[in-house]
Amino acid sequence: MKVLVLLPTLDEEEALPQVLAAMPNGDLSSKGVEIGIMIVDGGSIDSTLDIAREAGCTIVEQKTTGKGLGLRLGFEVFLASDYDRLVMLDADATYDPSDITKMLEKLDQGADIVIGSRLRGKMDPDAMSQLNYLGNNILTWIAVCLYGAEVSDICSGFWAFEKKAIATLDLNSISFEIEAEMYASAALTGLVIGHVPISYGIRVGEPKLGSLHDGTRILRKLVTRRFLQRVVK
Ligand SMILES: Nc1nc2c(ncn2[C@@H]2O[C@H](COP(=O)(O)OP(=O)(O)OP(=O)(O)O)[C@@H](O)[C@H]2O)c(=O)[nH]1
Ligand SMILES: [Mg+2]
Repeated sequence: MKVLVLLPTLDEEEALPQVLAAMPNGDLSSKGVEIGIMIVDGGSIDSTLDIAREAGCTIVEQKTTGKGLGLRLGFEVFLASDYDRLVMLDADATYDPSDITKMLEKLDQGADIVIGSRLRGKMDPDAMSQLNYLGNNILTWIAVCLYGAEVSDICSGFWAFEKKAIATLDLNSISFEIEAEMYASAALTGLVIGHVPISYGIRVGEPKLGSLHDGTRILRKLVTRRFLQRVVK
């Protein structure tokens, strides 16, 4: 089993070394899983790319900044590769790479897509601002009302996928609304979505997300995908 770990990066020189160091290589290889790490970079001007290169990661560079553009580019590269599954997690050291093992176990149990849930998991009390905590809960509640498919953390940045699930997703997000669109597209096409409680810690380095601006984009994406049922920019 070959698993590609996709890390979206934009100026993550402070966090990336600890994310790479925490990859559960030994645990996974004892289970017959071989991992490769791919950085999709949105135009870092710090030493993110040097760190990734030295660690032997595959590097994909975006032409235009935007997490959604970056993940979609990473998905295309994955689909053209010989990897069987993809795991994506933010490169800001908020997620614990050792949770990859239980995300993959959920795929083994039959899920097409697994969403790591911070809101049902173990969250450091200072990891999420009150505004973001409220926003994440409200957006998740709206998502369930609109699509009906179970979800407990719509804005999670830690997901795992079978290859056929990535091939099925129909996405056009530019920015931080991409995770909401991944959920919406999976729910509309009836993919089996699994959920795993995960750890969430304090971010290392500067956040790129603007709570109100990006929260509004996420809400707009949830509503347009539900009622137009096609991709709208
Ligand atoms: N490839 C790529 N990655 C990006 C881009 N913008 C942000 N990222 C990465 O996406 C991940 C999430 O970004 P964050 O700024 O942590 O946003 P967030 O986790 O939603 O919000 P916080 O809770 O404030 O940390 C990080 O690993 C960023 O480096 C981009 O334009 N392209
Ligand atoms: Mg973050």
